[in-house]
Amino acid sequence: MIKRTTCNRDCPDVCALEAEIVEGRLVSLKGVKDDPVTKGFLCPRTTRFPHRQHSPDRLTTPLRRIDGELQPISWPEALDLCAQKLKEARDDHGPESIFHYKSGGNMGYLRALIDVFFAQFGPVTVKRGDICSGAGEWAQEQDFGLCDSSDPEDLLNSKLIVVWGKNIHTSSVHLLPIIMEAKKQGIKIVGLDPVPTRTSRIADLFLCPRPGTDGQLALALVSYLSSQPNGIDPEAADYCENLEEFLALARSTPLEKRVEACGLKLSEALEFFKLYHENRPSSILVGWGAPRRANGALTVRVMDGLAAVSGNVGLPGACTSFYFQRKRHFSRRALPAEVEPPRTFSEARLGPELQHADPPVRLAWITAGNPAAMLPDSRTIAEELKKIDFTVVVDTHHTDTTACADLILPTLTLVEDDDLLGAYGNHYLRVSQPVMNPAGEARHELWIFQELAKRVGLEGLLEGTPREWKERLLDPSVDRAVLDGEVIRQPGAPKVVFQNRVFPTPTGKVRLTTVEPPVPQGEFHKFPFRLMALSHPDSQSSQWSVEPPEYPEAQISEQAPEAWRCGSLARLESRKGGFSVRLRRVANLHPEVVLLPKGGSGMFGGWCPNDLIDAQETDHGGGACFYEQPVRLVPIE
Ligand SMILES: Nc1nc2c(c(=O)[nH]1)N[C@H]1C(S)=C(S)[C@@H](COP(=O)(O)OP(=O)(O)OC[C@H]3O[C@@H](n4cnc5c(=O)[nH]c(N)nc54)[C@H](O)[C@@H]3O)O[C@H]1N2
Ligand SMILES: Nc1nc2c(c(=O)[nH]1)N[C@H]1C(S)=C(S)[C@@H](COP(=O)(O)OP(=O)(O)OC[C@H]3O[C@@H](n4cnc5c(=O)[nH]c(N)nc54)[C@H](O)[C@@H]3O)O[C@H]1N2
Ligand code: SF4
Ligand SMILES: [Mo]
Repeated sequence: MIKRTTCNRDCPDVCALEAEIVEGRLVSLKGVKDDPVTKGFLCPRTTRFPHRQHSPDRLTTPLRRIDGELQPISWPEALDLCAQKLKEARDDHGPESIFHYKSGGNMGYLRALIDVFFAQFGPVTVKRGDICSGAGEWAQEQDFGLCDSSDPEDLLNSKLIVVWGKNIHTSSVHLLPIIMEAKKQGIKIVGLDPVPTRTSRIADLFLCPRPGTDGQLALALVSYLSSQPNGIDPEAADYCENLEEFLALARSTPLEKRVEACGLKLSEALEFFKLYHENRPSSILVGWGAPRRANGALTVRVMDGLAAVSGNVGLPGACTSFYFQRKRHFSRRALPAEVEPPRTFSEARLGPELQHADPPVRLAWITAGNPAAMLPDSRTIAEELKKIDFTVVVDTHHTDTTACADLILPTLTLVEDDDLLGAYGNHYLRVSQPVMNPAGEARHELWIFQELAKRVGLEGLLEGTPREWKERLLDPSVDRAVLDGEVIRQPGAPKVVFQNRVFPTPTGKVRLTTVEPPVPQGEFHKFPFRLMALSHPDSQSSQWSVEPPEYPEAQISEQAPEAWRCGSLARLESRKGGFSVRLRRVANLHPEVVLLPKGGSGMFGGWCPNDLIDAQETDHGGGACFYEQPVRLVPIE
């Protein structure tokens, strides 16, 4: 039997899925052919999802840890226990002693109802910032007043597309058909990445700047443009604040010195600058790499500034795209008013925040995330979660975080789920609907919180079926056909963002920055490399669709010592610890970088990049500095 639903994973695309079910088993997942985004193909990680759906790690019943051992318990027992522990923590220690952490394991809007529960029950402690997109979103909100994009198809109106630290082939695969069409039409593609991603093979020009120096490159380009006829848009002053200050900032350091800081040859940088100058309109695809750094938000601000002063904003084919407003049509009209939490913990610094929490956390509730593997300083988080009186984790599978739980509650996978979804890589809205029965006793989280609400004196708070909640949470302006499975473009979403150069800032103009992103300094003495653990085609963060490798592949530059041969083992170490990796030498990788897959498991697999990474926030926006941990490699004979 073939049934359709929508992928709810943390991914820009939000694909339309065709699931083949045979005798109650998921046999295959394919992309719907006649879908405007999916176009008949899926990424490898979801194509291989049937393996994960039926894996032995699947959670099928509530599990309670008693004397260190997990034991199945019934739902009524589990829910009674949760209700009792929640009330005890709140009444004896105050609502701030409860911490609810939610990540993006399921991107459905109905997950907002879990926040509503905790806000009404407490309000309780929640996270602040966003380790994923926080820095980039903050930057674009400062510059443009809103972080949003033109339709991806508008890239075909560009003459040049700059893929600035974005791994399209791995992380945003449904942008590829558009990029390939652009190439066919003769639109120039420039890639800028310290890692030779597959984009390097399709780019007309691919440069490998030193990690974290993109701000220097952008400012050097502004400085170059300011010396060229019409390099700076003659009307820029009409739609930009701080134009002169921004241009002065760009010129405050000689262009050659900036290019040198990027580790690039002047000739190659000038080739890029010339292409950028001569091909307008142009778009920049701002990836997630450059912003996840100590200078990340300021770096995105100068990229935005570059686009603005050169006239590449607010026109067809001229977009600086980082993110899409996926929640534009999410309505709070059926929800109680939002309440301020009594306390917040920085997501990027969750480990130290838990360690030093005053008052301490008595009960932690983890929704759709694996912080004991995916947040920086993950080992500290795991240790702290284990110390907390009562930790509840709701997930579909065993993870490093469920390994820290006192109680594990099983919930639905993407083929069992029922929700409403918006995308952060396009402007479409969709629903997911179950194509299979839940495995074992796995339950929708709406049901879990409805049952809890009854037990803690919040009867009626979340009453309604998933379908009713989808209807309530969807803005009235949206065609209701979406609820029956049609893909609907968000009404009013911009085909061309900030068209006519009107920006939702206080003055209506782009707010150019006047602050220079610092050049990253190195602790090169003992730890000569920077660890970059990036998205891998076969995994969604820590969720692998194939068995993860025993030893992760650590890619190093061909300039590394010759004795470090391909296939040999080495120990990868930061000042926090280390694990074994298998080396692979790669051409054109920046010599400062050790490249690993993100994900991994410190507890089950023996390797987890975040065990080596310090908890550090980006300059603004509460992002995490994932990609600049100093590390070294010690070959194992
Ligand atoms: N297969 C797969 N796809 C995924 C995910 C996954 O886990 N697996 N994760 C999803 C998630 S959570 C997200 S947020 C999105 C985003 O996905 P991510 O994979 O997080 O981000 P990308 O922008 O695609 O990739 C980051 C790129 O930035 C580059 N980079 C790093 N530092 C720098 C720098 O200083 N300068 C420059 N110029 N480049 C740099 C990296 O080499 C890499 O090519 O994709 C999603 N897609
Ligand atoms: N070193 C390094 N670390 C990184 C990154 C990096 O590039 N490098 N990327 C960062 C980024 S961009 C992100 S977004 C984070 C991702 O971090 P997480 O969101 O913690 O990533 P996942 O490992 O995908 O964990 C999601 C969990 O949700 C579960 N899940 C799936 N569906 C549901 C559901 O409906 N309900 C519930 N309760 N659970 C569900 C999944 O089984 C999985 O265990 O990782 C960050 N960590
Ligand atoms: S993870 Fe992304 S690309 Fe893969 S099927 Fe889901 S939405 Fe599509
Ligand atoms: Mo992310």
